[in-house]
Amino acid sequence: MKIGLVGYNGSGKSILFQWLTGQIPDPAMAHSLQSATALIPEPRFQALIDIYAPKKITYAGIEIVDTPGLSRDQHGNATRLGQLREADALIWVVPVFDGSDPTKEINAFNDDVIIADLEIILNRIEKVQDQNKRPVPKSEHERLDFEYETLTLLQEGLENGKPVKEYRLTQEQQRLIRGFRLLSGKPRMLIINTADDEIDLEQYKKYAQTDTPSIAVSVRLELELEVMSEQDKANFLEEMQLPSTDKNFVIKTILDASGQMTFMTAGEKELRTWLIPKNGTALEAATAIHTDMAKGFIRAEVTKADDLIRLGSERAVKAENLVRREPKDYIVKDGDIFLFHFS
Ligand SMILES: Nc1nc2c(ncn2[C@@H]2O[C@H](COP(=O)(O)OP(=O)(O)OP(=O)(O)O)[C@@H](O)[C@H]2O)c(=O)[nH]1
Ligand SMILES: [Mg+2]
Repeated sequence: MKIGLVGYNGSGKSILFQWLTGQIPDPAMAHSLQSATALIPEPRFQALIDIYAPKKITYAGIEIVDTPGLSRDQHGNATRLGQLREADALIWVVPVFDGSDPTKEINAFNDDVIIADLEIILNRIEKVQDQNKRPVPKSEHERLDFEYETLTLLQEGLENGKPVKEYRLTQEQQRLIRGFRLLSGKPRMLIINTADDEIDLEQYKKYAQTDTPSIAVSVRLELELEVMSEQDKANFLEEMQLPSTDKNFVIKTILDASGQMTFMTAGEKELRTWLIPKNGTALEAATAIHTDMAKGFIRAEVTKADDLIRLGSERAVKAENLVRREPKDYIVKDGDIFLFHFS
């Protein structure tokens, strides 16, 4: 799971990268991509540690990728954005600490993304047309016609400012365009980077859209707060009458926006979280751990972390018949602890 940070020069991508991952990006590498992991918080672990006293605790993480800033004159942006084709989701960093107008920033970004995607689509249309002129079998002509139709549909939409993710494409069309890794088809969220002395973060809520969550945060302030003790931090915020944004909430929102979730495994050896796609199945969960577990899947035993925490031990949970046996197609829920039986 790779999440790309994108935005214009100086919007605060690198400082956000540092806040989320704890790694300082290397300034010598500012012209290329740099990645590090943001660990996904699991607040239930605190209570589970008391139950299992595990030797090891492992958190699933998301890979955050810092990227070189885009240019405000759009020059070269398609190429810069092209580096992010492999990303699973994009976080658009919108600066307001420098007085920028968020609406303008968001519109300019949409344009840049659409230009980058159009470039790919137009190149491909040209290739498809060339191939279709050649003497190829009838079935190949039909395939090329279908691709041409799909591509021109997207071209028309993009030229009218419609991102690829707003299309209702058939499965066949989706399969066809998957390989292009179009940027306007990727899940997206906004981080609105406010001034250090911003009192009112609520005013930025209006920039969120149905499928584009948005969080306002002064990233620089949060980084400074991190080195303080909890008490000093509370005193400082109180004195300055400033709001603070919870990093764990930001990471959870990124995870959710990117279409992923976590599940747990628990024992005395290790307490651990794992990543799977949202609404993933027990079989996908088994695959996340080991392909052998998926291949030889017999059944999953699922315990709700909240039941375990409330009752205090595995034995008590079993005595109440709260450990359920689930088949391959069981849909994983938040807070599930899995134990797999496999041959
Ligand atoms: N006031 C204020 N300044 C910030 C904030 N975030 C970043 N800055 C400043 O903006 C400048 C750029 O921040 P970076 O994180 O390097 O921005 P970037 O998006 O990585 O920049 P490029 O990599 O050059 O595109 C730095 O001088 C930061 O101190 C913020 O929340 N508030
Ligand atoms: Mg940077």
